[in-house]
This record gives sequence, structure tokens and C-alpha cells, in this order.
Amino acid sequence: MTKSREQGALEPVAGNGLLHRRLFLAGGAALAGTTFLTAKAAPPDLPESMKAPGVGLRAYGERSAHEAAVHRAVGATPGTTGTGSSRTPLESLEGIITPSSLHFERHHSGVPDIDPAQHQLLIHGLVERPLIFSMDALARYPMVSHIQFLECSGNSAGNNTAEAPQQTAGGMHGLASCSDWAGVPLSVLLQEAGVKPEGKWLLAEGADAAAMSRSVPMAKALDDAILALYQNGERLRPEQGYPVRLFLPGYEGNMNVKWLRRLKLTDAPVMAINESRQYTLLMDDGKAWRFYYPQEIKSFITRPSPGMKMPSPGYYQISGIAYSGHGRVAKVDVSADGGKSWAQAALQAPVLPKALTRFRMPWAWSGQPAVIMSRATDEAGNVQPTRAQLIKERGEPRGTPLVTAFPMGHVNCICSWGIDAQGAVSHVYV
Ligand SMILES: Nc1nc2c(c(=O)[nH]1)N[C@H]1C(S)=C(S)[C@@H](COP(=O)(O)O)O[C@H]1N2
Ligand SMILES: [Mo]
Repeated sequence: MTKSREQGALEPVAGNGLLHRRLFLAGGAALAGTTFLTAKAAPPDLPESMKAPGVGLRAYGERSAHEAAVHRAVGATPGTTGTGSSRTPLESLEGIITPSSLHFERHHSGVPDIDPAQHQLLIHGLVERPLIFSMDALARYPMVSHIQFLECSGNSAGNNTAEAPQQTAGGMHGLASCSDWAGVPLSVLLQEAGVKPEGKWLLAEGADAAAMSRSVPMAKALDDAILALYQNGERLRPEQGYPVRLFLPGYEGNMNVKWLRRLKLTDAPVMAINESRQYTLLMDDGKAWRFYYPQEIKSFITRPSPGMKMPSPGYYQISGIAYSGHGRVAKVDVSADGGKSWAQAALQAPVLPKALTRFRMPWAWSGQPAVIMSRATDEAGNVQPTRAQLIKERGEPRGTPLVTAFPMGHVNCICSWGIDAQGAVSHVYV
């Protein structure tokens, strides 16, 4: 008798029990009889919630009190208020959207309290007509919205320390989040201001005490840059730059200037401290890589991940995220045997350019120790490097703490989780 496609899907396609992604496409039919969980036979008692009416209506929603354990991991720089970062708990999330209240934060001098009725945006410098916009005026321009990720270039820098840091997936990679950003295309406003031929760069300046300043090349400004006013359908959170932020899809987090107050057209980059000293990669030979914009192809497994325990051998769904500042994710390969063999994961639709992409992989865990990892490729053909490849290119790990990790920014190497015979998950280097 010939095997059905579904039965075929239950046969391993790579070492240590990885199964074909087709298993998910078959609607799970093949898994009947090989259950992920044991369903109880007796019906549950009538729950208390059915015996009396629930609480009343609420004007602004809150999550369930039972979910309070899911929160950002906050790391403020000692001796400062609000300078530092907080990380998205990626291991607790599914899909591709980051709830606004869990979007990672990175502030150089805290979160300013800005009244939108007072705030103004100035466009000046090498333009025909300098313009000042109130927030109300800005909101009257045509808008676009896109689901796109934002990532700090210091994200995942823990992979470049000598010992594998024992962090959760969010602790390692949680300076990345993904939202539906809506706002006014920058190109529309530049057209109105009239860019002079010598205007090749824009200085973007924030209205915070850090006066975050970055130079943006004109090509990006005219391509897909927006002045973001909305995040996941509502006005930006204060932490994300309320009332207006520059959003440069795929570009390193730092350039996405929050609390934007000024765009000055210039003929050259201004070499602000935030781009001349910070946010450069200092190489072992003393040279610094500067103006290093797109966030490179990256992926990692969020479930299972460190801090979790696999309760027993059996069927599991490996789940993770992939993204690239260069466009769409083309494919994600997963290995369960430390990189010896690989099989392609299922990509959850929609697979959007410069957005988080959710991948999933069925796995029959035998109960033996295993090392799981993912390797993404983007539509431009960029493949996520191994850690050894990154070290070859950048030099040996410097062991610098995460907060001063600028020389180790743009770390996008493959990240491995080890699973021991008891099912405990840890971060391992292979
Ligand atoms: N004005 C201003 N803009 C800023 C920053 C800042 O400190 N001030 N931090 C930058 C950095 S380093 C990053 S990674 C992103 C973080 O954006 P988020 O806090 O919305 O996640 O904002 C960038 N824009
Ligand atoms: Mo950043």
C-alpha cells in the first residue's frame, strides 16, 4: 500500500527527529493518534465563571491579570534615570506583531513628556521653502502603513562574548520588535519643501535631552522612510517617540529618531557623536565601520528556548522568528543535531518585507540531548553566518558587557539552544 502524503510527513527529514513542514500544511491530520497532549476523557465541571455575570465594560483594555509575568526585561544604565534598554519577551509571544506595551525600548536620556499641541517639526537647510509642521497639520497628509520590524544594532551582541550567556530568547534577541507603523511618507514632505540639488543628506534630531542626531542619506529618505504617527493602530507610545518619530524600514534602530523635531537638509553627513563615535563597529585593526545601515538577515528559535523545559519526549512544534533589513525572508532551515543536517521550516503567511516572519517546524524529540538552531536566507540571497564565520570577519569575542556593545553591533549569527536529557534548554556555542 502506498503511503499518504501525511504519513510520509511523519518520517524524519533531518537528524534527531525533524519532520517535514508539510505536516502543518496537511492540517494536522497526520498527527491524529500521535497527540501533542493527552486529552482527558471526562468533561470538566461547570466553571465558576458560568454562575454569575462577569465584570463590566472597560474604556481602555488591559490584559488578563494571569499574564502579568510576561513583561519587558528592563536594564537601566546605573546612575541614570531611563537611560538603557528594555527587551521584548520574545519567548512568550507568537505571530509577528509585538504588542505596543511590550515593544523594546532604547533611550539615551529617558522618555520626554511631549504635548502634541506644542510640538513642532521643522524641515530646513538645503530646501527651497523651510517648513514648520504642527502635529495636527502633519496628520492631515496622506498616510501609509506597513508591518515592519525595528531592531537595535546592539541586539544579540551576547553572541559575541566568550561564554554563551544564559539568557532567554528575549534576553538575547529582545531588542527587536515588529509593529504596524502608520504615518506620512517623508518623500511627500520633502517634495513640498523642495530639495535643492546639493541636498544629499538629512540630519534628524530628537526633542529628548540626548538630542539624538543621525544623518540619513537622501536615497533612503525618498524611498520608504515615513514620519510615523501611529503604532499598531493607535498613536505612538511615549516610549516609541510620541508624537512623531522617523521610521526607516530595515535600518538600524538608532537612526529611527524618536520625538522628532528637526530635519535639516545638508550636503554631507554631519558626523554627530551618535554616528561618529557611537554606532560604529570598531575592528581589531583599529578601523571603524561607519554608516552601517540595514539590519542583516537573522533568525532564532523562540520556543523551545532557554528557561523552558520540555516536559517529556514526543512531538513538539519548534517556533521562531526571522527577518532581514534587505527585504523578505526567503527560507529558514532548522537543525536539531547541532548543524550537521538541516530541513526547511514552514513560513507563516504573510511573509512581508522588512517584517518579522514566523517559522515553524515539527519535531519528534526522542528524549536524547539535542542542539537546535535556525538559519535564515533573505530574498537578496544573504545567508545568516555561523558564529565562527562572524568571529573570522570581526575578530575574537571581546567579552564586553552588553551595554557597551557598540563595537559588537550588527551581530546576526546563528544561535543554538542545547536540550539535555531532562528537557532543560540552555544557550550553547557549537
Ligand atoms: N530621540 C531619540 N531617538 C532614538 C533614541 C534616543 O535615545 N533618542 N534611541 C535610538 C535607539 S539606539 C534605538 S535602538 C531606537 C529604539 O526605539 P524604541 O525605543 O522605540 O524601541 O530608537 C532610536 N531613536
Ligand atoms: Mo539602538
